[in-house]
Amino acid sequence: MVQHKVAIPPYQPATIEPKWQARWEADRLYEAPDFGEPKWYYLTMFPYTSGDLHMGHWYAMAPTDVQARWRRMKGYNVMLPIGFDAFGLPAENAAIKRGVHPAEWTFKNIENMRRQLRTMGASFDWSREVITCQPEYYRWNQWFFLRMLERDLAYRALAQVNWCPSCQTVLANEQVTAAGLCERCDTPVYRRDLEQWFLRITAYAEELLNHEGIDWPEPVKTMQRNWIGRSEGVEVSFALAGRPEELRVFTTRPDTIFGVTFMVLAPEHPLVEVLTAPERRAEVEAYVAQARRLSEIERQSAEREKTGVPIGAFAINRLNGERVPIWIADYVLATYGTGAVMGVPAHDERDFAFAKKYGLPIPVVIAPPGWNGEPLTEAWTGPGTMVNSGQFTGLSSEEGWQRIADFITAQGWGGRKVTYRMRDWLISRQRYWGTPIPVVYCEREGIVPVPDDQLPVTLPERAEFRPTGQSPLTYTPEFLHTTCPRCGGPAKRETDTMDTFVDSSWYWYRYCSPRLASAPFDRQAVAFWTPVDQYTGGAEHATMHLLYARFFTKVLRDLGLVDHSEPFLRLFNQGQILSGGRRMSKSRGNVVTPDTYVRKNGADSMRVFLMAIGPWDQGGDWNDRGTIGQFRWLNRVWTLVLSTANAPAREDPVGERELRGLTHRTIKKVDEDLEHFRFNTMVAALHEYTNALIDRQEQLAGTAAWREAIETLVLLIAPSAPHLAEELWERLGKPYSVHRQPFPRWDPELAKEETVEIAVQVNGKVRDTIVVPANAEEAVVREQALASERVARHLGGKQPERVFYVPNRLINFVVR
Ligand code: ANZ
Repeated sequence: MVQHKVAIPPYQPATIEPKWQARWEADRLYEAPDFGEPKWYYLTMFPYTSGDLHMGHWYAMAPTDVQARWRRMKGYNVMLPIGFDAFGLPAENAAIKRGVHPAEWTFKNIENMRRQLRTMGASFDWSREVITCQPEYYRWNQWFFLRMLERDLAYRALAQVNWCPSCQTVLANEQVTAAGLCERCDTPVYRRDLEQWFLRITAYAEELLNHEGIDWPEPVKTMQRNWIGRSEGVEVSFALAGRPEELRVFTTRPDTIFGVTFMVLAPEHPLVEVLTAPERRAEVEAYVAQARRLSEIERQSAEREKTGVPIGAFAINRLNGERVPIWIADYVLATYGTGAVMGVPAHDERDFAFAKKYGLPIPVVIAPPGWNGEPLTEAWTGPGTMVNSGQFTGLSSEEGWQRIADFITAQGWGGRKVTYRMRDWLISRQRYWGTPIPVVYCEREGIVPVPDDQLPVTLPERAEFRPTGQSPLTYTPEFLHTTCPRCGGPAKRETDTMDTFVDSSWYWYRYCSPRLASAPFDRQAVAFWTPVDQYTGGAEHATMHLLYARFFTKVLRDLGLVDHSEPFLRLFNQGQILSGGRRMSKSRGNVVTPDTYVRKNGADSMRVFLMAIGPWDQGGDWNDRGTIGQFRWLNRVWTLVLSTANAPAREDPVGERELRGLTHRTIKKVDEDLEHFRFNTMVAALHEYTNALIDRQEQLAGTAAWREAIETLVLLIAPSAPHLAEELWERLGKPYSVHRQPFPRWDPELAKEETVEIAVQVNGKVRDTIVVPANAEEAVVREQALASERVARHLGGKQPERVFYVPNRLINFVVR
């Protein structure tokens, strides 16, 4: 019986969405003041200024916004800032290819991305926008660099870089093909030593291993630990036959030292030059040149055939006096440990392969369980009993490890040592579009830091972009030539710029006081807002960005600028949106652009679709029908609310009681799901609730419980479909804005699961009664009934032959 027909305007997201976006912005609805507890700082990884917002951005940002909106409704002072990661190579490549200035390219892209971000309806606080390529931002990169320089946390050193002799440029590892060729011109790339700037992240290696007190996904923590790669071992020196120098090696297995049959140096090891015998020189030099062509990744590959050449020199193992040949091999890296290895072929897989190939002896010194003296067919890397090991023979390898370490220490040959795989952070880039490194080179004074009051060192507008291997800044004389801040004489500026990961290593502090000109950030505002309560973004940033960010935070702490050690208390990695089961990529032609869909069905249905697709950390497959499905659901909500809002008043005590239970259970479910990022099940609950209301509208529209139900529905969808909710809220005659309303609270009494009392019979006779959830499944009821002692007594230990279950009434067990 529909009492009341009203003409309902159609749901038109294309009209209502821009209208509310403009209103919220004019009213500064989402600007967060630097006071007012409880506060909550949401950070979503700021986008690179590629020019287009893709589905991945939406998937990362929209659910974060949903939770931010929910938390505001829960009474929190929420900050959700946004900005742009605006320096980097693509801008420069655009300059080379198309002749546009990197700045022009970047700001045009920012403009488009701002527009796109606004269409998302996210509650970003735009007053805090940060753009990293602006001098007022990057001057603080320079300032931090100078502070690190003062503390020996920044330094300049020779480093090996990938060098393409044809393009005359340094290449990133990613620009070198698997075959060791330049990806642009197919010329063999070789490695070359260049003076580069480093940040001493290894000084914090131990602290970075510890993730205590932060709630981060386990895989990210594991990746960081593996990246840092802590190894406990011993550094020990070998004597050299007929020479005064020593050869130091790092080993994690001092217990195997009696099994050393050769030594291996990295081809770049400084002793190679000194020790190589004249008759070996030609072959050794050829091998060194060839090794330089390979990347470290190739050199470490387990599958690659081990190669090497002897250099015609010998080392003496001080523990047993044995003389062993010294080789060079590219599987030993110059930059790890001491760049030299003691070869123990019986107990190390790589050494085993190497010894087999070159016919070197393979004596066993750790007996595997049950070993009876036969030669090994592969390396035994496990523990065992020490044999052929002088005074240590007979010990377990674990005990031998410690005893030999003690012995080496006592003899003064070396000692225990912790080594990390992580290297210092090379930040020099021979590029234009980045932060100039603020030092000058003076003929008299050497390296001179630019004084603070001369910051920022700004990028010159003019630069020539040609691939010469030098930074384009080298060719801008008005930038290059300067005077020494110390002696006033002529000096040259550093022309390399900083890795753009420096920009993203502290941007969340800048959001706290983005316009401050006198310091990187306002200490009080930072003390109020940080650490970030919730960070969201892709798991691909597990090592670089997230390690650098933690490193910077610890440095800022040691500078006395912040009072915490960890930047991000919680981290959530969203999954990936695929298209046809594969990553979206331009080359595959399967990229789905959000703009088209927003125009068609609105941002609200896109937001809801992305949440409904699956658990947020697992991502899912894009499909057109899915968005239409969500659009239809929002249409049903629209029609339901507007067609029943003004139904004539009436009462229905029984129906209303049941409806209120449903409403409050839904509030509870949605509230809890939102808190735990369970967006997909939240959307499912809202669908279910909508359907239940549609089923009951004829019966209950016009009752007080109905009014409560539709207002609740609008409030519950407000975080997810913010535009639709605002429009409905207004049309319900409620005061602006729905986003300033408290989130509905559920009454625990009403939200209780409905229960019924049912009879439990054995062979048709009632033996007990139990209380079970209404409409419970048979299995649930059966289990509960069988747990009753009285029922058990009457079953007499027998399995029921048959079970009859009448929902909400009785369950009957038949036994013989
Ligand atoms: C002798 C030995 C015997 C080793 C044995 C292992 C097993 P992690 O655990 O990764 O720290 N090594 C040392 N420096 C190296 C370098 N620059 N390039 C390549 N390999 C190097 O690995 C430490 C082990 O890797 C060291 O312990 C050394 O080999 C090798 F039965 O020393 B070991």
